[in-house]
Amino acid sequence: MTEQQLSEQTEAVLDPAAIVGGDPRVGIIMGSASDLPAMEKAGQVLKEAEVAYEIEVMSAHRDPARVADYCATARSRGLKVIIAGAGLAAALPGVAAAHTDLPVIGVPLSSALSAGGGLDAILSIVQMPPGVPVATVGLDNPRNAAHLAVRILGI
Ligand code: RP5
Repeated sequence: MTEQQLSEQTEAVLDPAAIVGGDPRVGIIMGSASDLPAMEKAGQVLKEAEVAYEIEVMSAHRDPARVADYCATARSRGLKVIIAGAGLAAALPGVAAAHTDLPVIGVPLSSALSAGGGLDAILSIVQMPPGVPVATVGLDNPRNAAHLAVRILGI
């Protein structure tokens, strides 16, 4: 995918239509626009399950204040679950869990710069300290994050 195609796709997903299906119950966040093609698949599963969601790019490293605000206000805005996808030093799911007591589902993602084929992101997401949980699904498997979110919602 070219940079322009990615930019167009990002705008298509992240304009006001970033809220899909009514009042969002699930927030899908990711560390980079380059994660969108993968993370959109979580949205597809939620859409099929008729679960309203919102989707947004925010980096724990590049835009930490946005991540903190988004997660700290998530419950009061009606969200029930946060799905967070990231690659490399994948801090986003853990940082999200640090700022909310909602369930956070982490999706480790691989990329061209991944070490160990994505093991870097897996370990970054799964190795959380006690008391700050992140439920981690398999590498490049955002669909399972959405299926788990649906189960958490009890639908
Ligand atoms: C992570 O670094 C992102 O989640 C992405 O998976 C990876 C590469 O990001 P970009 O260089 O494409 O922005 O932060």
